[in-house]
Amino acid sequence: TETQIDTPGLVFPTGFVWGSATSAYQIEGALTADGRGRSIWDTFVAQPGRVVEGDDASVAIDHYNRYRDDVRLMADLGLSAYRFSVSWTRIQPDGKGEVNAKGLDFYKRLVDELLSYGISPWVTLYHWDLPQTLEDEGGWPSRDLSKRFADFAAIVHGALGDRVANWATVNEPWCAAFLGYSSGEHAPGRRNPAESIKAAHHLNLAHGLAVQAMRAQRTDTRIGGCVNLYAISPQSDSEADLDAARRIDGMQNRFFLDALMRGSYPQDVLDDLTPLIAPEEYIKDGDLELIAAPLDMLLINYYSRFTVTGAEGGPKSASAAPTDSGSAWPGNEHVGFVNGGRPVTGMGWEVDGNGLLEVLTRLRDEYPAVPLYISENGAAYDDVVTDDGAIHDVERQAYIDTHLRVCHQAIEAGVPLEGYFAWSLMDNFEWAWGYGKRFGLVYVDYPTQTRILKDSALWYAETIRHGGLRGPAQ
Ligand code: PNW
Repeated sequence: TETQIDTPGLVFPTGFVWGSATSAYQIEGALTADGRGRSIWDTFVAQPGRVVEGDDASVAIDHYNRYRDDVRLMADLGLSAYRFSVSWTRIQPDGKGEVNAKGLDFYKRLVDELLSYGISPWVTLYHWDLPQTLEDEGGWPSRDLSKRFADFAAIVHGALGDRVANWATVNEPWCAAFLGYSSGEHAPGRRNPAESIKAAHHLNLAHGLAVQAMRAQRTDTRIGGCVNLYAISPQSDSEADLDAARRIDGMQNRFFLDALMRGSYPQDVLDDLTPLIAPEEYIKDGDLELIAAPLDMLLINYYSRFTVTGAEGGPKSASAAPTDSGSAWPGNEHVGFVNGGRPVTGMGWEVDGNGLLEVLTRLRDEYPAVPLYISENGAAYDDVVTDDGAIHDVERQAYIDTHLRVCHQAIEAGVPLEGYFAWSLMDNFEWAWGYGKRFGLVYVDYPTQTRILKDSALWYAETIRHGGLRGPAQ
């Protein structure tokens, strides 16, 4: 037999966090169990034309009932951490007041189960499932909501802070604000660019107020914000294309990073937005100090790069849904998103590991130093179960391999990157795309709820066992 030469691998630092992530609405199902209240996603999915095939999340992957089996699966994979979100309407069915003990109990049981296997729970407090009652009172464009969120954060942190060390406030405020209130691709499906800017600010404020409330309870937990960052390229070095890149970078990255990490909004972005809404209409004295409360870490979701043009004619959005929608780029509706010539995933998102390196080195060079985590990274592909019952998802494995190699390179270049969470642990309800897009390391056969480890899961488990990557790049 041939001798295999084991290429010296890329070993990650001891203590590097090997994780995987999910979110409540995408996996739990059991939407009326134990007193859960209605969220904006329940309302949204019930409206015709919002979700592909009219899929809904009433069962999803039944994690609410199957969490013990799912945690055992995580243990089999050797995960050191599991990032999940807490459903606000399980805890406070109307978004305020009395705590629903049964709802909170579910997360206590989940946390205890994780801890019994030595898996660190990483809690995200808001992954888009806003209580419908609070949307009816104005939703994120309403300033009061930030305070309601801080109350909710304190309830969960107060109850689980003794057992959960790592906390994220708001998952991807960009998506919650602009897909929810400008393009309307996500719940609540409103299309009002000016209101979406208020929403973005109030999501930042909600983050800041939550940090303040949680810190007042205890100081031994670690708290981070969670942003989705993109690498951005102009299509050419024409003035129009450079301006388009500045604008999209401003809305996607700097509007959130500068607020959280520097306590200011980028002036060029505020200027671009002024025709829609004047800054004084939504930014009040003291807001930015609150928003920039010191963080223990920053969580970064990275998927792709945008190539943009300011010239007329390009498609108008990097779309989150195939459904009819407005622009997710308030004040920048003229910007076109063009094909950058890279291979794409099943979402049509371009695969670009170098973009992650750009994002990480920028954080190293331009922002205050805090420990960084990739809290989501992964890819949807059309998975096929072969006759032997396996899923040979070579493209997903290659995608993760590529991005992990970049993580290693970034660490060597002095980026304080301390962990990686693959999105997602299991196939699940992919928002406006329904069940048609599979991001999981684990395949879910929806009719039977059977879980099958894809090849990428077996390979990720091997990577974790090894503390890094073996063999050549894929
Ligand atoms: C993120 N976009 O969503 C979310 O945090 C996850 O819940 C989701 O399943 C995952 O990425 C994959 O989509 C995004 O259009 C949705 O730019 C849309 C966009 C970005 C992130």
